[in-house]
Order: sequence, then C-alpha cells, then structure tokens
Amino acid sequence: MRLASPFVAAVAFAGAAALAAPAAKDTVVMDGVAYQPATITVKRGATVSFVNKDPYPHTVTSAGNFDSKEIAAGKTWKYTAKKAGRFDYICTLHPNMKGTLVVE
Ligand SMILES: [Cu+2]
Repeated sequence: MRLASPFVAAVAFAGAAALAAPAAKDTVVMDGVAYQPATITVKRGATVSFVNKDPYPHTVTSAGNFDSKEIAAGKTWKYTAKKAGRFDYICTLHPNMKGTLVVE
C-alpha cells in the first residue's frame, strides 16, 4: 500500500490540474507591473487572454504585430494568435514591462 499512495496522489493532482486548466490556459496575467508568465507558448489559432490585475492600465504591444491599446484595470484583452513566430511585446505605458508570445 505504501507504493500505491504516491500514484493515487499523482492521479488526484492531475485531476485537479485538469479542472483548473480552462481558466489558466493561454493566459497572461499583468500583476505588479509584470507579465506572468513572461514567456508564453501557444498553438497557432489559440486565443490568448491578457488579464490586467493591476489597479492601472497596461498595454500588450508588439510593434507591427499586435497592439491591445490600453487595457483598463481589471479588464481582459483577448488576442487570437493566427501567425506563427516569436513576438516580443511591451507595455507602452511601462516600457520596462516585457513579454514574449511564442506561437507554434
Ligand atoms: Cu503597463
């Protein structure tokens, strides 16, 4: 039985992760003037949600590729990644905020 319990625990954990996945999948949170995660990798065609949890606006701007414009506090901007590639982006209001979107 001692050997079985880690397996059971792993299955329980995987189940919990699967339940939590829809909310967290393909999501970047803006919190503390930072993108979390700083680099996100998604499949081509995926819709990426950028959730602003800070009390002031941010942008998600990749010059020539995409630009959210200002995302107000508490709001979410969604971007459908139709083009494959690696896209570095910044917040135009806080240029030291940097993130990377990798579309496979
Ligand atoms: Cu910002």
